[in-house]
Amino acid sequence: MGAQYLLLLIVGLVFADGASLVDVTIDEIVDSCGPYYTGYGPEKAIDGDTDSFWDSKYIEQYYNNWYITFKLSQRYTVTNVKLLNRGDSLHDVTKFKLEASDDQITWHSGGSVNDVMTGSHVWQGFTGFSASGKYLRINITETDSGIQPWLSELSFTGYAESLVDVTIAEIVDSCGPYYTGYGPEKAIDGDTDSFWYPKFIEQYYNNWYITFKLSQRYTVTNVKLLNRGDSLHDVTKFKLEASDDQITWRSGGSVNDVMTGSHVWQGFTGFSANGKYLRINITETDSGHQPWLSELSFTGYADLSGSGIQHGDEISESPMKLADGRYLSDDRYL
Ligand SMILES: [Ca+2]
Ligand SMILES: [Ca+2]
Repeated sequence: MGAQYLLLLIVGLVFADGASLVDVTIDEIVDSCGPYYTGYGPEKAIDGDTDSFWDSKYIEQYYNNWYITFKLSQRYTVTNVKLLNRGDSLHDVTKFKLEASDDQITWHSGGSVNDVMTGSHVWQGFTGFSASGKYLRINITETDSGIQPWLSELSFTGYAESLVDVTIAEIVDSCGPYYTGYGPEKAIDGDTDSFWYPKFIEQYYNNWYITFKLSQRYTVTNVKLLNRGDSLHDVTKFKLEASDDQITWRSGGSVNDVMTGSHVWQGFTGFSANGKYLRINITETDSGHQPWLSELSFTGYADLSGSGIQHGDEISESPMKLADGRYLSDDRYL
């Protein structure tokens, strides 16, 4: 075992610290790629019966996009997959990928496998995935003959995720100058009397933003916002965007009905803004003048999926297999 291998294992352990692998509980199947033969629905892939299997129909050979979407009992980061092929050497899965989402609109890649064994009705385990979300999709991207899969069983393990306060490392940008003593930091200083007051921007600019660097990657799901409440400079609409490089920005949701004329906290849920950088963009105020934004705070889920380091599996002397089929102990890849 090389030093680099040890280091990776240690890093994996550190990231997994405080959390332990658990069985992922599925609430329900919310979608699959199409119709199926009677008695062979997608639920047969998770019924615990190794004889029953999913058999979709009316899909052409080499479709390579046979999927099942699961709603999980809560948010997880799924790291491990167990899969049981039927083993007939015709309908056996050879390749699949995992994707995860918090809203079933934006899907994040969670890893893939290209070397599932065929012709065998034995459980196969795959590790090294990082699929974080409330929804999980397995997409079978190849079978041995190109015809639809007969999938006997599937199960997932991973880490249960819980909502945490999002920690902001620093403000890296905002839409322009501001009045002295009214910088964008006033929107996150914990003081409900201080506020952000940008200046020199025309009425109806509707693009007043602050960009935050977060302490780590998060999926931000909830926003709390405190308007000044003067009925002139109050936020009425805003959107969230997230990025990992401040170049490519992804939509994270928007709100069009912020209450005005009131200096009380308002909470908004249902966002899915995933990244290391977070931007709030105020797209409307009640008078069209620049916002006076008293306070902001965010909650969400800590996310390691873009860190370049996968969740660690349990320490083992045997090679750790990554989602792309590589082994951590293979020096060619270190
Ligand atoms: Ca089954
Ligand atoms: Ca403040």
